[in-house]
Amino acid sequence: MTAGKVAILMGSDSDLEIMKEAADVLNEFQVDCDIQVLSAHRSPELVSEFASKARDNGYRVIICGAGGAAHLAGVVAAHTTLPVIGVPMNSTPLGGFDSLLATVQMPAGIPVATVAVGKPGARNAGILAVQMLALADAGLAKKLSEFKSKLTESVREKNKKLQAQVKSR
Ligand code: RP5
Repeated sequence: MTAGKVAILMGSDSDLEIMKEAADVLNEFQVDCDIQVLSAHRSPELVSEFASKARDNGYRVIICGAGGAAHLAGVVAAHTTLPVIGVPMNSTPLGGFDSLLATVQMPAGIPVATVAVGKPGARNAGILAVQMLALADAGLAKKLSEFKSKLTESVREKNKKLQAQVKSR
């Protein structure tokens, strides 16, 4: 496991299916993480307490997923100098457009690195957290290079299959 750990917070347990993607990536890279339900609206004191103490408690990056009036990432960012990554949920009546705007439209001074809506965003949040930790961890940086090479290889394979199908027509 790496030195810094990552917190994954979500506004409700109904966000778990999506936010699990972030945890899966961190586990793949053997980065220490924990996952918790904390709501900016329903448990504001718990959020401010967690965020204020996060650095002292060994966290290095905080990933926040929330839907609708998705203020969790912004409120966490207001209480910490750690990097905060926001994942807008798509499980809302407005299909996540509401979550996206609520997460991304932060006022100057309090950044939230907002990723794509839903599962791809949650996966990218995990990868981005690994990239942040890899700034000070050569082993992790090497794993990221290997990860990128595998992505390239998977595209080569897909293209090879496609060309074979096209030729056999
Ligand atoms: C947000 O409200 C949560 O992040 C969740 O995406 C959404 C709905 O929450 P539940 O009503 O399912 O608890 O705060």
